[in-house]
Amino acid sequence: MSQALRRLRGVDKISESNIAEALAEVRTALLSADVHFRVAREFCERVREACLGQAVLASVTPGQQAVKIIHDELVKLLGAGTQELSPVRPLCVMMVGLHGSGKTTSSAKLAKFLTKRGNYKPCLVACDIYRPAAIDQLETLAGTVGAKFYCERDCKDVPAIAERGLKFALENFCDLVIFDTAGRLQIDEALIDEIKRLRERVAMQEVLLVADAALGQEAVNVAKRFHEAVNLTGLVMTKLDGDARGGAALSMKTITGVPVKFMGTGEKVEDFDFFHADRMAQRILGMGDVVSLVEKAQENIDAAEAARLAAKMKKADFDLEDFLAQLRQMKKMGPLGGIVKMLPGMSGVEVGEKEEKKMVRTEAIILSMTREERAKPEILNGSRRARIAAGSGTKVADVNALIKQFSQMRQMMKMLKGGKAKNIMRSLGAMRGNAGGNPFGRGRFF
Ligand SMILES: Nc1nc2c(ncn2[C@@H]2O[C@H](COP(=O)(O)OP(=O)(O)OP(=O)(O)O)[C@@H](O)[C@H]2O)c(=O)[nH]1
Ligand SMILES: [Mg+2]
Repeated sequence: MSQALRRLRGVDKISESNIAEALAEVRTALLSADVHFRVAREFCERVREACLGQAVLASVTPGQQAVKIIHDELVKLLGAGTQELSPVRPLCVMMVGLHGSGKTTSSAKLAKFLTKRGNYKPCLVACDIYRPAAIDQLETLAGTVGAKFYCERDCKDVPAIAERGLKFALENFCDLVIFDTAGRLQIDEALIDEIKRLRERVAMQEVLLVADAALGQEAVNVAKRFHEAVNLTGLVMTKLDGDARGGAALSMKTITGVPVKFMGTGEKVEDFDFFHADRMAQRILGMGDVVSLVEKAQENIDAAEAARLAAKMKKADFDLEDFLAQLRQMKKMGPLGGIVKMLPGMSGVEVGEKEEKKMVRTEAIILSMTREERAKPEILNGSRRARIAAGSGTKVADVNALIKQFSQMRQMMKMLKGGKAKNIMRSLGAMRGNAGGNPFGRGRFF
């Protein structure tokens, strides 16, 4: 994606020719996120139409604007259709899907989730009769989430079990009945036939296809087959806590038109939520939300002040006072972690409390200096440093470290001015105190 957008840098109007290459890259990005090739192609076509002829806004680059358009198109596609379940009570929900996709876990999660939100009284019905362990698993989960439970351990007639399960639920005043069905490694006719008969026998308001986010290119066939057979009303994407980029969500949604209603985000019964199209879009794109970063930055940073600091940096007479101003501007933008996450390629970088604390400490140290000291750090002798440490509640070693880092930074600016690239690289390494990797990891200023 970053590469795609680099191509759009410097153009002032998005046109047929300059978008073609960028879109080819977008397509590659989608494919590598496991989006089905046909879906990726259709999606790019939509984006092309949305982009063409749009004049580039003055405040953002064409690349950033394109990201926003792509992002918005994705959200539109993923979020289309209602997430709401049928309001009918009693509400019957059938869970279907491939083997191991998370049907049983999601049945319990859904019971818990809806009970909390909709004040339902849930009952779980075991319709996976092929492994005794499957029944035990659902029974345990029902206990965990406080749902009624129905099973028949020696009956092999699934539709009949479901029908009696519904009767049991109603007799127990339950108004949410979730039927957990069996999965298969591949979709086979017997499985499809069984859930078809089940659906005919018990009137289901909701039929949810549970799909692992890591499902790759075959997601399209799986969704199509299940939808043709049992007329799905929603999708549940599971294991979104894993590494998968989740292109399956886009593929399935596009092919069937069935809305994604829920997402599973962990192994615990409370790791379940309504589907968030915007979060999913960002995940599929694999980059932070550049545009909202731009917006946030524009809201909070005083452009004139930033220009003044940049000019000082160039002239290499940047002092600790300026450094303090810069720190404060960063603080205004909100928690550091949130900002760093929005930068492309930095979504995996953790900036936690530790780094935030360091930033506060750095600020305290500078605030404990006199104006003269801030302008001329070289006058900071031993007794001045001890006074500053005491004043800021830090140790002399912290003050020393800050001053050392600062003078290295200044050194680097001087070299920048002189254009000695090699020396600059060396100083950069020294200043960061770590060779490559996470630039925030062991940085000393924050
Ligand atoms: N990390 C993570 N694990 C999940 C999630 N949902 C389900 N799992 C795990 O995936 C495995 C399979 O889940 P099940 O609920 O048993 O899947 P199933 O579709 O009922 O499987 P079969 O009944 O064998 O077809 C279990 O180890 C679950 O804990 C999720 O959202 N995140
Ligand atoms: Mg199961």
